[in-house]
Amino acid sequence: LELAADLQRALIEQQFAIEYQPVVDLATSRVTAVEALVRWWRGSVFVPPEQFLGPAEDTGLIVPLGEWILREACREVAAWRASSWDIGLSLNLSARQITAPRFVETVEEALTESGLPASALTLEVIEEMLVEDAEETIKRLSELRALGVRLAIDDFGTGYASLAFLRQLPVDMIKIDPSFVSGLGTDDTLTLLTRTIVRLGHDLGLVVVAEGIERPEQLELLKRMGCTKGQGFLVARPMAARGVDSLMRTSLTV
Ligand code: G
Ligand code: G
Ligand code: MN
Ligand code: NA
Repeated sequence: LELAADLQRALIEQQFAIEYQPVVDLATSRVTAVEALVRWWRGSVFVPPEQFLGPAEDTGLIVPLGEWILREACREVAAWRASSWDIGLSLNLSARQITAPRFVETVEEALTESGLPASALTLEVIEEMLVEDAEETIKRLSELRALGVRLAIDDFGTGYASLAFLRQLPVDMIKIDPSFVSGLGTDDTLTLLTRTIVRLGHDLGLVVVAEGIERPEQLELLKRMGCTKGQGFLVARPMAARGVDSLMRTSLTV
């Protein structure tokens, strides 16, 4: 596989970068966290994550890549916290990473090295991860949660077992998939489903984050539904570390 060889080289030559998308309190636009999103610049060509994450997973390269993202993002977020206010960090995980040897220890090391408190780190997983090696995955995520790390279900509502997932794994947060948010105000069913997910999440004592907010109307409806947190191009796009640097220097809000 040509891409696999390129990925290996990209890791050695440090062609990967991390962008951060602010997560905000919807009522105030105050930034409460950032979600780390991996980027690959292959020379001057941008390769979308959708194109390389699958191959990285298949070849196992996601393990060293994910570890680099984990350590780098913990370090950067700890520095932002030290110079301004206490934001959290959200990280996307792939199944292969979680079941890799020493995953729990690696997360603990990244926290210790960076000084980031466990409670400031949220690990995002998707429902599909409970299909293969589910027992080991649940065991490890539960160990991390016992250390104080938070867990989130990403793309909530799109899997085939959203509610079963909530029973199998103690989570702290659900992130409503953009496919629901996209229909807010224009599609009655999607609007109703979004309201139902917000209520369900809050009734279960979970933090609910709406993703993919692109239009002011969506933002207004989410606020009226009592959804407290959000993410999306309307609020803030993913940005390079220096963008977060200046954001953290100048204001609490986006
Ligand atoms: O940022 P963007 O929309 O391009 O991300 C596309 C997909 O890649 C999303 O599903 C996101 O969760 C995933 N992704 C982004 N960064 C990471 C990462 O660091 N690790 C893993 N496993 N997935 C990521
Ligand atoms: O699957 P996950 O939720 O991790 O995917 C995050 C991806 O969603 C990132 O690649 C990010 O660039 C993208 N994203 C964030 N906000 C928006 C938005 O408002 N609209 C669209 N289309 N994509 C978004
Ligand atoms: Mn995510
Ligand atoms: Na999502």
